[in-house]
Amino acid sequence: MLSQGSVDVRAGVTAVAHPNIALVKYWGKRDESLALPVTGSLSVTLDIFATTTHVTLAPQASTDMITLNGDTAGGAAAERVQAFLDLVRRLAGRRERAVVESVNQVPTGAGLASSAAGFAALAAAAAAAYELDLDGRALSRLARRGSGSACRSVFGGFVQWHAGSGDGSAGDVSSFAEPVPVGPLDLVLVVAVTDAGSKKVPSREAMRHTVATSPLYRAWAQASATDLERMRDALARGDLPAIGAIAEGNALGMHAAMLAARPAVRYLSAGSLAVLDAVDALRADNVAAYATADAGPNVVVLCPRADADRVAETADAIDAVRSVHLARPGPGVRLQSEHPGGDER
Ligand code: 2P0
Repeated sequence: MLSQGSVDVRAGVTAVAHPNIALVKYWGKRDESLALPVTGSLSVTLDIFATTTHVTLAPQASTDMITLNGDTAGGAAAERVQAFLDLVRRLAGRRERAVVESVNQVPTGAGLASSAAGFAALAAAAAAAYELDLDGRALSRLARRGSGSACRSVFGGFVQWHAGSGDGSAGDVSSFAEPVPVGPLDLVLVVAVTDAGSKKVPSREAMRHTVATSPLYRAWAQASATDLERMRDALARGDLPAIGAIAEGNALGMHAAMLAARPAVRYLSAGSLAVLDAVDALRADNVAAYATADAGPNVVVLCPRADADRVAETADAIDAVRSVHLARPGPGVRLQSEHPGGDER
């Protein structure tokens, strides 16, 4: 899957990755520079909102050139990509600069611009362009350095990110993602995009603040370890009500820890709460619908495929919901022979 095979790296390399939604969340690092998490997490990679990233080496260039959705990137976004390319170059023992062109299919302004798909695609494309020969585990460790959650988008389906143990290189080597076994499961994820409300605090900053100031953070992290074990068991059984209940409890616990930070970090909006109310009402009506939410006001509802249309219609009828998207478990990152624009180069 990740082999460079017939890809001619001189013409550049294209990789495609999808975002993932955590069922047991990652929130908090024990080591910032290596992106080592406090807790293990477990996610499902989606089959929508792909990011396609093309990396071409530019031996004559003196700086990296980065475009996101056709626009030249600057500021913090560009610096983060450059720092990641510097890491890849160090690992590969190379010096050439690169041209990075990245396009994502997330609807503009939907507040779903996930760094997970972005850094998973960049890690795969840059590793191939600089001729680093990485297996899936090593690629997940590399993607982790770009954005923690990106390590999970390296793989498709259900994926666990191991917290690993220790700091420094012991922590780095032991903190990787891998697929987890699942029983028969016909899961749909209904993504309810709500009005964005107040400006979002970047998750990196918000998790640092939660770990440092929230008296509930340790309790959530401890509960997460149990949630992870229970989630693995529920997935192995294909037990959707158990999967949903654990996921919802873990997500709301994460938001509770954020709300208890001083000052509070509040991502859930009135619109998010309206979706949570609707999910409660569906459950009271015997629909196995369960909610989760990340560092923003959008809510993702887990449900069986047979109920997906009803869940989507219910979400769509809520005033604050701007758009609804249906997703299924999707593929891991892969290299592609074409350039994102479709032209042959
Ligand atoms: C998750 N989130 O598990 C959690 C739940 C958001 C809420 O991973 O600092 O963008 O780049 O490692 O990966 C968002 O955090 O943070 C995230 P960095 P990242 O999906």
